[in-house]
Amino acid sequence: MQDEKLPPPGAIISPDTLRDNRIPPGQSLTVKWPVLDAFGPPRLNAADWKLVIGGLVRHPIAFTWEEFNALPKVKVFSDFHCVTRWSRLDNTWEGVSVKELIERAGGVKPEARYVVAHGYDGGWTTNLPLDEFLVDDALVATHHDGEALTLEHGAPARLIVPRLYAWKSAKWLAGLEILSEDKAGFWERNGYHMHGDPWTEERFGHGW
Ligand SMILES: Nc1nc2c(c(=O)[nH]1)N[C@H]1C(S)=C(S)[C@@H](COP(=O)(O)O)O[C@H]1N2
Ligand SMILES: [Mo]
Repeated sequence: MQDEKLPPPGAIISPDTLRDNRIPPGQSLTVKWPVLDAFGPPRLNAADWKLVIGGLVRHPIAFTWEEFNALPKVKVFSDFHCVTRWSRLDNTWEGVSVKELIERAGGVKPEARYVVAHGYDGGWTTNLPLDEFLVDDALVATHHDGEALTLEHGAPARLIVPRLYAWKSAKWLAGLEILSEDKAGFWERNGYHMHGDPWTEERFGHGW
């Protein structure tokens, strides 16, 4: 029996945390939080940081660190599944919901279907369907389990999309680009799945 943590009051509950079996096929539980990335952390300073919401939104917008932090915050309680086969349960993330950010950009245009998330680490990218991105439990997080994110885990702000494998949750987030056609990101160009549902083990292959 694992020692389950309870969601904090007021948190948005990720639907997968309500399953009887919370560990997807082929995954094992970890209580530690491993660090995984392709190139390591970028050098960033708060004065240069910005978050761009662009592509197929009505009013493309860029937030400075100060502007981003003035936005309303949410907490999300969710599980985190890495394609290298570890799953970390009961994470509380705090930050700005993706829906809020897209609303500030005037909403998506009718032809919008996909998203590419851009990292500050050398143009690292990942792609995902808009339907799984624009949901209540997806956010741009600055805190994890009550503490500011460390640099290795994506500080100052990272994307968290609980319904897909963790590689879709871009660390050191620089921008969100809304598109009408799917466009493979860094790992996707290297054979990882365009969608990445952990429950059906969409690890590799493009699904087309
Ligand atoms: N910008 C960026 N985001 C990234 C990565 C990366 O290399 N660069 N790696 C991804 C992968 S493969 C995983 S499993 C998770 C790991 O997050 P963690 O290091 O906080 O556990 O971040 C994802 N986000
Ligand atoms: Mo990963």
